[in-house]
Amino acid sequence: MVPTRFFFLQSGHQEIYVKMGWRARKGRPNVNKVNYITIPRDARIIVISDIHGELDLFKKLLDKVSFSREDYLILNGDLCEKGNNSTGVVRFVMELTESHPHVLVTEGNCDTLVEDVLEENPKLMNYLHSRKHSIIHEWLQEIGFTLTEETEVIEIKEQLNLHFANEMEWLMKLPTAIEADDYIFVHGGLEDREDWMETDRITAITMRAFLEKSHRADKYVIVGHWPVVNYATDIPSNNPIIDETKKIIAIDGGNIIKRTGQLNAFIIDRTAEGDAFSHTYLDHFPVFEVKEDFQPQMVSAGSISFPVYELQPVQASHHFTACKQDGREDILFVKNEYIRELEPGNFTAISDVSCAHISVKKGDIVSLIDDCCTGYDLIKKDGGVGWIKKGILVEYQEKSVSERLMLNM
Ligand SMILES: [Mn+2]
Repeated sequence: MVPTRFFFLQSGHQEIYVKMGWRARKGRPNVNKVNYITIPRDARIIVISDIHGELDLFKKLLDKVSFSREDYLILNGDLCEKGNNSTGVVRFVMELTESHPHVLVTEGNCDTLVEDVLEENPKLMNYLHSRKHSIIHEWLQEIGFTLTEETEVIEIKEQLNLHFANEMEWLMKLPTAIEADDYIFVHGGLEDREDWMETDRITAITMRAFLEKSHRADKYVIVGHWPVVNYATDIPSNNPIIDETKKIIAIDGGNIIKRTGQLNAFIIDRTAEGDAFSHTYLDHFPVFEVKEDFQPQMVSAGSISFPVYELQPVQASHHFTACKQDGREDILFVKNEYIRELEPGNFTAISDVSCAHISVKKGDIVSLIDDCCTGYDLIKKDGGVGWIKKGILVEYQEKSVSERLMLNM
């Protein structure tokens, strides 16, 4: 099978099918696109979403999965914003799409800022004044343009058109969805319609919690955008979730957005026997080795998660406080350091936090998220986040091959 070369400037190429099925947003006729591709039956597909300006982590993740020219790499929206190198990510990905035949990108809601620039949307100024990290800030800084309270959006448009027209054009032309034989890649989700291509474009890139909804496309829909840890019930985890019944795969590891977040690579290995799913991830936390087994004495699961932070403490103890939350039945044991009394009788959690106690074994490799609390450390093990007894972690020394062989003997 001839591999499909995908590049928007070549969209007249006969191997590329452009379907104009998306309801056009007023004045934006050229970006409402679905691109159809054929992926060979023996290919490896790597899907990464929500890089959010984290260039170094993204490059390390590509190394970790040994990304090569043979792979199909789908970047499923939100290259930009929140992290500190959005321009770097966009430039790097633009180069990748030119130098590698099968690198494909969909638009995320954070990648559409250039539309607001080009349309001179005055609301953009509020956004820029309230956001520390934005691709617009980075671009303006690069050309020595200082943003003030008086700056108007039209000045920004003129400056960026002068210096970054290529990048803006590239971002404007990203498709909303990519459809392959067995998969649809879209940043947020699809509406539950007979013809999924009637999904409103803005809904497709901004839909929250798609896993709690449904669709009628006859193939897997792979999305980012909504951190999967928001769906957690038992042990909070940032690993991709596959729902075989709903045919939805959600892969946003909450990189940058969630304190315990990670950048996931969802991997589809296509073989004659069928497609096999796996994943790997990277985050910024320091890595430790467990030096003794730990089995939690108390049963505690669940988590505090955006946007519900209000708590009703039921019973306090030395390390954790049993709490209730409106709208849920279970009792959450919240680490005391994560509870604040805003005013008498009014309690809140200070951030998202796991309430799960997890078991570890001697020799496990874990990452350390918080060691500033009494009695317990908050760790991540295989993507799952929870508390273990304090004092059983030692700094991880990468073992040589011969040491590892000795250990396995
Ligand atoms: Mn998003």
